Amino acid sequence: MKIIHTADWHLDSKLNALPADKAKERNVELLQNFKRVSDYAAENGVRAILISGDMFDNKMCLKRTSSVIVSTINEHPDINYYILKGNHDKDNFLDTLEEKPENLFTFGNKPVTYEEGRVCITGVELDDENVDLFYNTFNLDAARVNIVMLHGQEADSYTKDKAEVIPLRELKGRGIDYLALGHIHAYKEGELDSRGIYCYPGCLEGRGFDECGIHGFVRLDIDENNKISRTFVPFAKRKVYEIEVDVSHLDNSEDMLDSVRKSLASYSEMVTMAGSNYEITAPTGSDLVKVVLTGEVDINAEKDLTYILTSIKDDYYFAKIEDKTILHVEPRDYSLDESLRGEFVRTVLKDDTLSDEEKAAIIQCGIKALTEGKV
Ligand SMILES: [Mn+2]
Repeated sequence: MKIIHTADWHLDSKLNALPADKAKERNVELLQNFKRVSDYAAENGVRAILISGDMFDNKMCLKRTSSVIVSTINEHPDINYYILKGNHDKDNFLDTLEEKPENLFTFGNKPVTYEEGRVCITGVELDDENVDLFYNTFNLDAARVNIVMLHGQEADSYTKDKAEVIPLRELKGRGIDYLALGHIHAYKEGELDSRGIYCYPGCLEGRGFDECGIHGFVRLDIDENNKISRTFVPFAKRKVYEIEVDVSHLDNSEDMLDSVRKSLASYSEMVTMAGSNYEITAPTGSDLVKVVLTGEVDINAEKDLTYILTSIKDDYYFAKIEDKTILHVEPRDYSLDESLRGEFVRTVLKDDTLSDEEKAAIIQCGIKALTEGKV
């Protein structure tokens, strides 16, 4: 039996990292993922889709969003959808649907167990009221294959009245085979006890530059001996990259652009998820890229961020650039400079009340003012 585990789609979120038109478009793409995942499930004989919370960014979502969700569920009567609410989407529309699809299963503040063939799927939405009771009384039939859905931040031990913290220690020895978690936006897994494991699939698709890397869902395959194997399935339509480019000692925008282009083209990173290795290759035209310039750049260097960004931005779905370079000032160069410029640099450099970053910022500003007549 095949089951998909996903979480944290955050549909209809603000997507502040993007300009308004792209944010609108991305929200549609994120919603279309519901159809794409459902089609994948249908094509691959997946019996159930588990969404472990924060499917929506808010308790209210657009009418368009709710209608696409409901019609997609109705179009796939052979797939069962198990949708748990998270801290972002408490009281979402699914519980109050006038005509709830028969293949949609939701959860509440008491643990509910649904039988999916040989597998028991149990979920509960924890809050400050029910959290103590849940950990004190939670029980499963250890003779069954048990998947448990919860939403929250895993922690070693119990923090009182913190419904958003999941104390893994409290869930040991309770007969859980697979703890299907949501809340953390990057893939994470670990051992729960001698029997079970816990897993965060991460968000299905990166939405901002804090969600870089490979995103997708976890596919569980449960064999006739009730052994669960996991596969991470990369599924995001677009990838998000933050790539640092060291432009130390380059003295003009064209050379920096060249260095940026080379860094982007040769980008490669290996990651391991659910026991398999994945390579994150160079960004392509469908991806979102943030270039971060680093290194020490000489005070006299010519560096124009607009020039660099404008030269690469059409190569990607969206690109931005951030300057984290440190200004390199050679005090020697100014020791004999009798101009106002030399006097200014010497004064700043010997001021012990300033940090190195402050000195660099003041010198950069001052030199610009002295040479160009403006800041
Ligand atoms: Mn959450």
